[in-house]
Amino acid sequence: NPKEKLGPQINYTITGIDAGAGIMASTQKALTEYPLAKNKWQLQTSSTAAMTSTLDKAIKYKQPIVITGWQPHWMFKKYPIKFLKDPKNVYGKAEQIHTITNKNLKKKDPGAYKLLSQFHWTPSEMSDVMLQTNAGVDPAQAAKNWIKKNPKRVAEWTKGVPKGNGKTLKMTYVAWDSEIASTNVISQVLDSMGYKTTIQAMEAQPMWLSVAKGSADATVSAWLPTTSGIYYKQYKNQIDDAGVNLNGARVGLAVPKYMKNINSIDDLVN
Ligand code: PBE
Repeated sequence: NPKEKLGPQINYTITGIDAGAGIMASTQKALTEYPLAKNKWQLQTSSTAAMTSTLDKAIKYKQPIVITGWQPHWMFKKYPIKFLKDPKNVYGKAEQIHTITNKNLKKKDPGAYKLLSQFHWTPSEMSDVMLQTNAGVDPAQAAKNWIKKNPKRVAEWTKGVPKGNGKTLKMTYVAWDSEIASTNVISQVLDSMGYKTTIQAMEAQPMWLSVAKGSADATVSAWLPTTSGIYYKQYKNQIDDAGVNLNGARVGLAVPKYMKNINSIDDLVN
């Protein structure tokens, strides 16, 4: 029975990403709730790059693997993988990615705030940019290419927005592929309107802190309600939620589709 053998085959290890990611906190919770930890399971911290390279090898040799997975991300396009059912709803249902600004931005720079609050696109549009960067295109260039191909979308975001006239705007993000894509795209759209945008990558916690404190003006990297929920709760009085920039994100544990008997997190324990 392949189900019984899974744990020992992969050393009871879930291959994770960077420690600050919300998906890691949710997985720690899953370890307790299912209960995986009691059954020897552990979560390995690494990075997105290390995780996807371990996944790449496992798929190549058709070996079992359990990863922390999320969408939108090119891993779901490149590899035959599936989310595990989450009957205890630890990872939440669909997530949205929100645009979060410092409390003062609305007053300080209503034009930039308006543009940021009008920023909205689809998982498939975001994936267009991610697939380019995954293929080796520089993120700024990938964003440029996408903007050039999607003038109608960009016109929606800039509608009614006054010219920036050189006003500066500091954006911060976490270097996840999805946020590298969105941040490069929106900062270039802002620049095309005459703003001078800087983008700075940080870990999740300092990113939220810098937007709350005002050392950064905005981020488009807030996965809510579950994944970044703890940061949102912590800083909600110092920030504005400028709205959802992407619907239909999802977070959970994932395995290759050839692991036919493993369809739910419960199947890891039974
Ligand atoms: N992620 C991708 C992040 C948000 C974006 C799911 C890896 C996380 O905090 O888990």
